[in-house]
Amino acid sequence: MKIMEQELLRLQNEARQQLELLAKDDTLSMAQQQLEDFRIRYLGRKGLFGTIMRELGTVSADERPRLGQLANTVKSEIEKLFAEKQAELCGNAGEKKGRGGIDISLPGRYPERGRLHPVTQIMNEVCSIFESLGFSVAEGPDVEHDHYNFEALNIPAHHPARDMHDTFYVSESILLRTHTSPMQARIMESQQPPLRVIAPGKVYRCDSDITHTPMFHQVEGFLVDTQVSFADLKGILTVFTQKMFDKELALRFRPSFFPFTEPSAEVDIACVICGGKGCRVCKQTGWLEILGAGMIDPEVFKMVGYDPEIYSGFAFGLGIERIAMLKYGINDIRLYYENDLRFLSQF
Ligand code: 2NL
Repeated sequence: MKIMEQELLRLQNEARQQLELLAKDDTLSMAQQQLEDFRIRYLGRKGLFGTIMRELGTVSADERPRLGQLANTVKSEIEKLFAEKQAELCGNAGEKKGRGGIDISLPGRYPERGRLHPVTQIMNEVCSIFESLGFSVAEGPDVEHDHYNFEALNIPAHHPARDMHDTFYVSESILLRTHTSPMQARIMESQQPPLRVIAPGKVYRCDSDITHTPMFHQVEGFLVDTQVSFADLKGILTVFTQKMFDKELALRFRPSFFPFTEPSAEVDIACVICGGKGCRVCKQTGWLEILGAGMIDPEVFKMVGYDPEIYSGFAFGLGIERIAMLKYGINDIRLYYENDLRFLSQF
């Protein structure tokens, strides 16, 4: 089987010469194309080497081991020369990932596009609706004096409402605000009516379950002027809910109690999911509670130095997480703070 032996050695020489002809000054893509042509011609399944290997099946059994070994040596030699040439001409570009190299011909990975947290989005939306109604926006400290968080809002020491707030205390008289109205008390104390202001921000309560997180967001607002009535409150809240949910929604005021307002009401909107027929989200009631509100208590006015005989006003407070849950159909408040991009990127 001298012929096959000669044929193998001739193929090895030919391949070497072919590779030597490939010049360095070709462009990268030209070099890659030529290398690929070479690979198909010599090393590919239907290439010259493959043809010889198939002929190997026809040689006699006692010749086969020696010729098989020679064929393997020739093949490795051609592969080695090919790899060397590839590295010389293309550098890393020619190597595929997995053989240790980096395939720099792959398209790059784009940085993911960020967006605002759903809570921030709703917060911005609520603020801009109230700004369009003439309210200005005021932000205050998260760490507050007991005085502004409670005393100035008609919640004296030992008032039962203090228990409901599950307060985080920093010291005897310093705490994490349990609502954003301390800012409103600061404003009333330092400015004269007429005033319409909203205070957005983080608030803190020592409470955690499927509907409570220890930190959440509120927007509270108030309006003080002469001759402000409950009808003004109703008007403002009707416009707000219509803009927030993009449709005319029935409002329901249920009598309630807050230490800083009298009379007070919890305000419901017709269920945004079922339109009032009754469903799982509204627990078959047809209504969803969205905020608390009322006429500012004369005691609060006295505390900040306004004459309750001259001025009247209303105030309201709403939870941002809750609005976002209703608007987007989210059923677990904790999802907001797990930072799972699969959740956050939906908004
Ligand atoms: C609720 C209740 C409310 C306020 C918050 C307020 C009060 C004053 C001044 C400024 Cl005196 N803001 N906030 C008034 C009534 C109710 O919230 O359940 N919020 C989710």
